[in-house]
Parts: sequence; structure tokens; C-alpha cells
Amino acid sequence: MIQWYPGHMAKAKRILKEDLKLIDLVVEVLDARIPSSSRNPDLDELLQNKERIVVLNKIDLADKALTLSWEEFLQRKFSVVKINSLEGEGVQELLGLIEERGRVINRAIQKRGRRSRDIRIMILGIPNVGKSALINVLAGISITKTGNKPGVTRGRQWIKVGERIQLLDTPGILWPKFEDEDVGYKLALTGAVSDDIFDQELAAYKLIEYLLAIDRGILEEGYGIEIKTDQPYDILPLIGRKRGCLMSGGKVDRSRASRTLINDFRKGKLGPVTLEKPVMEA
Ligand SMILES: Nc1nc2c(ncn2[C@@H]2O[C@H](COP(=O)(O)OP(=O)(O)OP(=O)(O)O)[C@@H](O)[C@H]2O)c(=O)[nH]1
Ligand SMILES: [Mg+2]
Repeated sequence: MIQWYPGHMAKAKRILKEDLKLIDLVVEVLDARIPSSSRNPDLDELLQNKERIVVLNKIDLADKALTLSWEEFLQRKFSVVKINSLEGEGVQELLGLIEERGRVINRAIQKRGRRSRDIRIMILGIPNVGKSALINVLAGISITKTGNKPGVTRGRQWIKVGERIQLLDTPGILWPKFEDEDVGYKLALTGAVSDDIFDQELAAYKLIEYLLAIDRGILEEGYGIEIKTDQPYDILPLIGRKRGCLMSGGKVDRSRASRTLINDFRKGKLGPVTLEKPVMEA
């Protein structure tokens, strides 16, 4: 996992800017459990008028109704596709949208008297949102690996997907932004930032707080416990006990309980959960 320091960010930005020169259309991947926190707000400035499709990935782990709200919200500005990259769900729809954009772009190219060509796309997103998984499904339906294409650039690898799409096969990694404490915790809980830069126990209390605010049934049913308090500190031991995170003497091991809870959440064992709602202004 990459740690982001100012020097890293500057370099990543520079590489991204170079890569973007080759690209007609960007596919921005978000984690459907945290569509707001997994966006990099600097991207708007970096992309400027570049065509963009937003993918809500990991929909299998996200709340269905909230995914629809997020889709509706994001659709005010972008084309949006809901995807499960592990199963390939939504990928045909994504390809359809890309091809449609490709036709529009090619009409403009032909108007300028030039020959139409394949549309060049790139996958972008913060760590762990599923960029590689998405590239893999797309590569799976590709007709040929085009390999090195000199002339296009610096030994970049392109994968031909379908009839008219070239995919740059290294994803652009964006740095996550977490000036806001809650954004930081959400990125930690979903695995977008490394486990060793945050306090697992504090993150577990935050997760309990978020889940209680959504529906206390998530924890009650998930662990077969009854919750009579709203204090995360008092709820963690109930979970730890159920999951066998005990120290000798029978006291709950809070550190192990925290890691277990966070892992259960990441794997979807608590059911589909989305940690944030779109704020719909009128
Ligand atoms: N449940 C579920 N898991 C997914 C999905 N897409 C990716 N994953 C998992 O999420 C984790 C991260 O996926 P990657 O494809 O490696 O993410 P990435 O964006 O390439 O991450 P970096 O290379 O670190 O920037 C892996 O464990 C994937 O198996 C999805 O749609 N559903
Ligand atoms: Mg990757």
C-alpha cells in the first residue's frame, strides 16, 4: 500500500497528466460503500473537460437503495455505471457507454477530416477501489492484447477491448484525501488507506457508531447480540465475545475484536452497507 506524501502526490499528478494526454475518456472508479469519500476532489481540475464515466464499484457490498440514490445524484454530472468487478456485473453496460462516447468523439474527428480511430480509455481511482479488478474483467473480454504500441507512447501497454476500445493497462492511482476525520476513517474501514496508519480500535468504534446510525439491526443480527447502549466502547466487547476474541482469563481482547469487526465489514459479512448518503441540494 502506498503512503502519500507531498512528493508522491506531485509525482503521481505529473505522471497522470502525461498519461491523460493519450486518453479520450476516463473511467473514474469509486467504492460504492463510500462514493463521496472515495472521490479525489482534485480530479475535476486535473481532468478539466476530459470525458468521464463514473463507476460505482463493489455494489455487491453496498446497500442497494443507497447505490440507486448515489447513481441518481452522480448522474446530474456524469454517466454512471454500477459494477461488481468480481462477477462482471454491469461491465457490458460500461462497454456500451464507452462505445457510445467513442462514436461521438469519432464524429468530431471525422468532421475535422481525419480518419476515425479506436477510443482510448484509462481507469482512475484511489487505492483499493477495484481498478485492477475492473481492468481484469475488461481484459477478459478483450479480443487481443495489443502489447507495446510504439508510436502511441513510451512503451505503454494497451489492451484492445471489444471492437473499438483501447485500454491503458496501468491504472491511474489517485491519492486519497482525508483532511476530514470521518473521511479518513471511512477510507481506513474500506481498506483504501493502509492498516498501519490508523488506530484499529478507534476505527472499530467509529464503525460501530456509523452502523448504529444506519440501523442497529446490522450489528444485532450480524452478531446475534442485543444492544442496549449507544456507546461503541461498550458494544465492542459484545462483538468480541461472540467472535471468540478473548484473552486468558476471559476478558475481551479489544484489539483483536476491532480487527475482526473491521474484517467482517470489509468482507460483507454484516450484509451490504453504504456508509454515506448523497447530500441532495434542491
Ligand atoms: N466484493 C467486491 N470486491 C471487489 C470488487 N472489485 C474489487 N474487489 C476487491 O477489492 C480489493 C481491491 O481490488 P483491486 O482491483 O486490487 O483495487 P485497485 O484499485 O487496483 O487497488 P490498488 O492497486 O491498490 O490501487 C481486492 O481484494 C478485490 O478482490 C467488487 O466489485 N466487489
Ligand atoms: Mg491495482
